[in-house]
Amino acid sequence: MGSLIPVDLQVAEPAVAPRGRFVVLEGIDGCGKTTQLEALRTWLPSSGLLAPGAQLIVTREPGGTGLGSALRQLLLHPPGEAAPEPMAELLLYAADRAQHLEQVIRPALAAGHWVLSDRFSGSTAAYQGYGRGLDLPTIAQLEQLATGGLEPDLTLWLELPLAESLRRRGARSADRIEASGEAFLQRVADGFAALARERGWRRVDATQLPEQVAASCRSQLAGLAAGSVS
Ligand code: T5A
Repeated sequence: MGSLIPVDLQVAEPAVAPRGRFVVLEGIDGCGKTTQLEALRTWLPSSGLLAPGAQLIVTREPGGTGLGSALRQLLLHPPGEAAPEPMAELLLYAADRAQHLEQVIRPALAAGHWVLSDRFSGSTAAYQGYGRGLDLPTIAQLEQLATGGLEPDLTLWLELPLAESLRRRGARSADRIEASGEAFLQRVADGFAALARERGWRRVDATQLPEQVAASCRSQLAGLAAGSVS
């Protein structure tokens, strides 16, 4: 039986842009995220993976918004006596994320764009949870508040031994988090390994040459676009 609604009253569905893709790079300091983000920034727009008209938004945490830039400065390079205590640090990262979600990530995904972020909520679990020893269930509740439950479509975990990351960072001056000591950073590294197992992150061997790491990242993204990454 045909439609009972006269043809001239049938309302066409509004054209809704397909939701974009949200991809996150995680890992310990100096694991090569920035290097790979720059490679993907060049490759992705001409890869054929983005839908026609979709753009690539490259962003980061902390610091993906105006407020986030100010928070990043306070978190990583606080002046004088302004260094936050662990709970305040956790809340500042959550504030950065809430702002980032509202101003950058959600609008971009709703418009069908791809978002590529240097770090997201996995970093909070790794650094403030495993590293600082704050309560993981509390962190999960805060994550829910800050993100409204939005999760990345794909998280690439660039796995690198701590000793190699320290070697690569060399004489570069450490920010406040990096200066928290090797035992702290090892707990963070172990935390990333645990989170990758729990959350189904895709592991990328970051000890390889930069071009090999880039090829691994590209193949994971191709899998995401083809629907083979859930
Ligand atoms: N944080 C963040 C929290 O504590 N909680 C949170 O919730 C969040 C979101 C953010 C800090 O905040 C903390 C974590 C961080 O400590 P950041 O800007 O993300 O700061 O800091 P880093 O991760 O430390 O960023 P870096 O720029 O230092 O490291 P990258 O981006 O991982 O590494 P990259 O690409 O700069 O490479 C480092 C060096 O290695 C070389 C590069 O040329 C460079 O010299 N390199 C390689 N060398 C050999 N082989 C390869 N494959 C290489 N790839 C890169």
